[in-house]
Amino acid sequence: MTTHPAIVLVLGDITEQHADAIVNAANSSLLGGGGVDGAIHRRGGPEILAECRALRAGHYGKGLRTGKAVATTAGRLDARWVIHTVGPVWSRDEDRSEQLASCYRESLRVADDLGARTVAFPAISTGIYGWPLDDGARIAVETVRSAGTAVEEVRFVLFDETAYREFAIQTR
Ligand code: AR6
Repeated sequence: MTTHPAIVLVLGDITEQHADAIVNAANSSLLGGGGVDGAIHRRGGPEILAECRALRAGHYGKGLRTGKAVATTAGRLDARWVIHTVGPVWSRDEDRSEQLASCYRESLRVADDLGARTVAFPAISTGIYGWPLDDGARIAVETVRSAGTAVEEVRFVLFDETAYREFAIQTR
């Protein structure tokens, strides 16, 4: 059944969350990086990277495109899966909002395929990729609210007070 997921906000580190699936703000190489991506691989252990490498050796030879999502094991994280998605780099000249919305939609679609009921998201693209937090929060919340999904709980895990506040504005 598809209804609308409950939206929960948490201030904290996404790698400490228990959820069916934890979403990673990855890059198209799928081979790791800084920010959430670095933290997930560090804490989740080498199993995640091994599956990412296998994806690159198979269907994803050219990497994962911006706005798409793919799942791997969650390794040692307290979750069953990590869903890797690639956010757009923020641009002053080009509106890439649709690509950012697509990250949330596609991650939920993958979660549905897996049968995940609780999904933890970071604020995709709002770190190294430079997306303004207020707009990133708006797109995240609007997209999740309008997505048809069987996921019951979407938890936004915000790393600092500023991010938490922006998501709180969108959900009040
Ligand atoms: N838990 C929750 N949120 C976090 C954590 C954490 N442990 N660490 C950072 N954040 P970012 P992006 C917040 O940079 O902007 C990587 O190198 C952070 O404060 O992780 O999508 C990838 O490989 C920010 O609000 O992801 C890509 O190359 C948000 O998570 C690139 O960075 C996203 O910040 C992706 O950049």
